[in-house]
Amino acid sequence: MASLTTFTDEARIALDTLSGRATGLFSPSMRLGVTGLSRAGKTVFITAFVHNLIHGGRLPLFEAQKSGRISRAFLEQQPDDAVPRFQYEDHVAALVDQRIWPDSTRAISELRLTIEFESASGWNRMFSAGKLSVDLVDYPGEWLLDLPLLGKSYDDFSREAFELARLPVRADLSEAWRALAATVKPEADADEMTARRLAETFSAYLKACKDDERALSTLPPGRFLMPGDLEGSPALTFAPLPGLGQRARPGSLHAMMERRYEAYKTHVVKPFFREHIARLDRQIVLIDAMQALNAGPGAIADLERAVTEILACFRPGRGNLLTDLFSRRIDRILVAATKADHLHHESHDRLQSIVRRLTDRAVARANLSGAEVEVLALAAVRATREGTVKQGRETLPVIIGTPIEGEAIGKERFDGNTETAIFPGDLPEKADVVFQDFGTNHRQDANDPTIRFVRFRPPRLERTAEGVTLSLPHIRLDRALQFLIGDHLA
Ligand SMILES: Nc1nc2c(ncn2[C@@H]2O[C@H](COP(=O)(O)OP(=O)(O)OP(=O)(O)O)[C@@H](O)[C@H]2O)c(=O)[nH]1
Ligand SMILES: [Mg+2]
Repeated sequence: MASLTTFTDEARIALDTLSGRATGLFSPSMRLGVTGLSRAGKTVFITAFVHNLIHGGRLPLFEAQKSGRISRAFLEQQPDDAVPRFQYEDHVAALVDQRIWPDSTRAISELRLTIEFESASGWNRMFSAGKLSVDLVDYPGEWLLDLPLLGKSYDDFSREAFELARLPVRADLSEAWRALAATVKPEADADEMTARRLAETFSAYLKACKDDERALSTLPPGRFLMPGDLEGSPALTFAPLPGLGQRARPGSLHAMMERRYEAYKTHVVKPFFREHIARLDRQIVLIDAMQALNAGPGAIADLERAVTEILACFRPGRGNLLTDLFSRRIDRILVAATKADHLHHESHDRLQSIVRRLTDRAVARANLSGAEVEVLALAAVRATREGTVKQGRETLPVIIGTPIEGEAIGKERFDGNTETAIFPGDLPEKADVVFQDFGTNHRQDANDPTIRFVRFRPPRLERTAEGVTLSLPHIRLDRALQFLIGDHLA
């Protein structure tokens, strides 16, 4: 009898599902996490992702689109009313009409894209047209830096902060903060002014690390860089203290800092990850290796550290302090090296290897078992074309684009309007080379950069003879789409 009950239950569920499909009520949704440190390209990626689907962009490797099975892609109301909507139209207008990149994201936002398609399988086609809703979440990349803090005590956080601050690539920037911290006694009575001065100098140091020239990545706590609605809040008035080891005496500065750090985790960090990141089904991790390569081995090592710590937090299973936060299991992760349009295509595979090497250990350590991981070099929006330039007898592969006003190579400064051909240089054939620190603390010799990195304006969009604007150009965005949502459109 028992087996009969099971059978009828299963049959009922199956029937419910089928009738749901038939009446069109069955509309599966997928929550796609677009993860990445600040300036990695999340906002641009989401905009290009949606734009290419809505406008039927050129996506030869995205099977559903190529075979003409997508009948419609459109924006729908998002599921969470309490979260602001991702300002898709504004971002498109900026990219396409003004040819400027979006500003740094200051708060969380969300967007739902629904795709109507014809299933490739005859069986599914019998019941209804297919429909998939993809929920995309955008947030300031700095906040991601807080995820690893959830597993760290205040004393761990303090110790690591001082260790990092003493590294050659950071020592000069952290000097003022370390000097101030050296004058403070953690066991002394708590004092608000001392806490404030420490928090201010500590966050000034973190901000300096983020500047282009250093391009460092491991800079928690994230809200010190991008406070969002916590600007000026006491929740951010804490900083690491030196020489800890003993339990904090009640009433001491140590105890006060520790309490605030724990409050930051409980009231700021946890809710953000629980509500937005823990419910992901799939994830794309965007990594801007170009900026770090440009800044030197110190920046690369720092990027690797940040990515490893963050990916480790997504590790499933016991022993992971964060597991209780995650309600779903992520089954696919795409690690994408962004801004590949800064390089000639001959170097794309090399960029991919560098990012693979950078995440290898992270992925192995994170033991993301069950999740399929792929690595790809892409450009969500391709700002350059390729060409060749003759120099003497040599023919050099170049990229052609409009550098942003104020960008410079050597003595040459760009005006933001002139198209320029740039020889971007080659990435080393062996990925290992960029991970070797030869003792230089930061930037390589400015006269001898491995790659020449300038920011380009978004591309001028081509129009057809009828005046129709074509979709945003990209590099390998179609492969990313195929990996991330292709199987759901099968
Ligand atoms: N050439 C090129 N530049 C890109 C691309 N994607 C991003 N960028 C550049 O990278 C910058 C940052 O991109 P965003 O999408 O704003 O980065 P983000 O991850 O949203 O950054 P936060 O909001 O600060 O966390 C842009 O202003 C562009 O200069 C791309 O596909 N090609
Ligand atoms: Mg953004």
